[in-house]
Amino acid sequence: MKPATRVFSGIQPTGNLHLGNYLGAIRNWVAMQDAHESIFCVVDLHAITVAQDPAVLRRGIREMTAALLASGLDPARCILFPQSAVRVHAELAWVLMCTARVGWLNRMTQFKDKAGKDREGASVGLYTYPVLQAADILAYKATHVPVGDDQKQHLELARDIAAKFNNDHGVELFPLPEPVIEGPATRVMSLRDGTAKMSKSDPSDASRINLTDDADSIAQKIRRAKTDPEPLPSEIAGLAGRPEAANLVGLMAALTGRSAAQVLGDYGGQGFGQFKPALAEAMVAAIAPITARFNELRHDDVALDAVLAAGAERARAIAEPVLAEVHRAVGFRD
Ligand code: AQP
Repeated sequence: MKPATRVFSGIQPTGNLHLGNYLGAIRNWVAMQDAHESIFCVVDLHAITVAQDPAVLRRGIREMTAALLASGLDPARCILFPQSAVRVHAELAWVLMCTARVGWLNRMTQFKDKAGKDREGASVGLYTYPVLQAADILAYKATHVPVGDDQKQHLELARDIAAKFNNDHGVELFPLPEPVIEGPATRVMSLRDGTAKMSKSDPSDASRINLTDDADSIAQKIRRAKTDPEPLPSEIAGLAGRPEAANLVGLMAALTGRSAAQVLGDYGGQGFGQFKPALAEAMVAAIAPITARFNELRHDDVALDAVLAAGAERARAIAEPVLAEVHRAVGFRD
């Protein structure tokens, strides 16, 4: 029987998949693909909201596809495709831009963070990024969207857009998508700064663990990860005001399937000199099989392109009738 829920989520093909993407989102995608009809998208339209080298982007789309397959997405159990191959995303985004309000977009913190001081020089696409994200989700009438904590505000906007569209046009066309922000690592922080999120675009490679990093570089990055001089506390309350320590404990918990309290039960009172090698070992154990599969898949362009083309065809079959409904609702056709 077809499940009544439909999952949609996406990831930009810009740079390597990192531990934040994996623990915050991708691991949940893999877990959801059996219980739900699942649609996952390599969001190349979103990638060009900032400057991209075309050859690097082309490679990035294939490499991200390989990384997702290596992480456990299975094209027999989910739909995996590149956003630009399904024109509905861009077309629906236009309609939804006429639904979304300027005031709503002005409140989006990711735009403020990414545009930085040069807001006037940012692309219009970077500003309207969350509307395209809403179109991605609503084109499939997705009910659940598994994402990291940083996407919470964009998901609320997608719900507001869906509700206003339905209300403006007197239809029940779009379900209100539920964010699924779950697990012990919904916000993985930089290894260099416990107050900034781990990110592909951080210029310092030492700030993140890439899923392509080998055991030596993982051990080195963890050894050099910023910490404080105190030993680990025995209770969660002792992590207050210690963002780097809290991040490393959270990573250990997520990687070993324990709670942070259990991790502190095991390591409380120990210094980072003892904790860090154990953390690096847990990281290598989780990442090494993914890296090995990724290295097998990454150069087989023919196979990767075939997965994406087949996924795009299945995605179009769902999204095109939804766009037709939207066209009827706004009055483009009978
Ligand atoms: N640090 C993180 N902790 C938990 N989840 C995270 N995600 C990203 N960073 C973390 C989640 O990964 C999914 C895909 O991310 P994306 O590439 O579409 O979005 P992003 O926020 O642009 O990712 P990055 O790494 O931060 O890239 P840049 O640096 O280019 O902005 C999303 O579900 C996201 O929540």
